[in-house]
Amino acid sequence: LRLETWLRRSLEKNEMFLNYQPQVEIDTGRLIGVEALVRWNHPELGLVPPARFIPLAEDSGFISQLGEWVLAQACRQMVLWQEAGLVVPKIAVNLSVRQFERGTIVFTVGDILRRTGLEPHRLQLEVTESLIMNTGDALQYINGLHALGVSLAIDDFGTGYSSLAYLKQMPVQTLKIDRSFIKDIHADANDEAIAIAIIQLGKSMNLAVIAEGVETDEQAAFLLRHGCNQAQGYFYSRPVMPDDLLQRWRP
Ligand code: G
Ligand code: G
Ligand code: MN
Ligand code: NA
Repeated sequence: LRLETWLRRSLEKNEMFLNYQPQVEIDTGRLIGVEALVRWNHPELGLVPPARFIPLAEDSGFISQLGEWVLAQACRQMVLWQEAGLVVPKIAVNLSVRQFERGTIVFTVGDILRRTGLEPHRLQLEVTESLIMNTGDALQYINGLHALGVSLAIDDFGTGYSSLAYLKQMPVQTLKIDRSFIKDIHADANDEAIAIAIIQLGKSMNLAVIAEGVETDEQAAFLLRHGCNQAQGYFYSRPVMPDDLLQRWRP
């Protein structure tokens, strides 16, 4: 069978699951949120990386269904953690550009929030610069999502191209510095300059800035020194199963 055929059946066969990567306040080590990351456990191929199946899901249109499942599962998990004694302040969920194309994204997100009972302000949606720039009605949808009370983050910030004038109009709360800029932050003067510029941009536009792909103590210290107090990356934790998160962070 073709991978795409398998993919279409993955949800009914319960092969999809979510991992959650902690987002941490650097100076206190406090848990400030998690990012939900989808995983596909294929019966024959084993774990298929999202880099392989997300593009396929996007091309085949399956991403709408998958994206809805991810959103609902992520919101349900927040309620489950809370019932188990861990209040995770917020959950970030990745949205693909294709999920905006049917024009129903605002309704879908609102419906999932109602069904799961998660407070809207605890859901953050991650969009990319290209989604914002290439979707005709992006501003309308983003305003609609904002009106629901969810927050928005720009993922992989700095790798796409976004007009800063456009950014100014968007009700966005968070910039995520792409991990490619963090990787060699000590060795590469350009990466260092870019990271500092994004932190400054965030400050002057009153946006939160979180660094992705933080793998070392030195990277975290650098960020803190330059005014970025939020990070996500292997230095803190890999993406983990819900129970692992509970074990580590429940008070
Ligand atoms: O762990 P990592 O390999 O999870 O993720 C690789 C890529 O897959 C990242 O760019 C991430 O944004 C994307 N991704 C992970 N989960 C989802 C999801 O639920 N929806 C979408 N659209 N992309 C996702
Ligand atoms: O594009 P997005 O930011 O959504 O993708 C998140 C991806 O980054 C996931 O594949 C996740 O597993 C990966 N990731 C998270 N933390 C680290 C890290 O510290 N180092 C590296 N190399 N990858 C990371
Ligand atoms: Mn992301
Ligand atoms: Na990213």
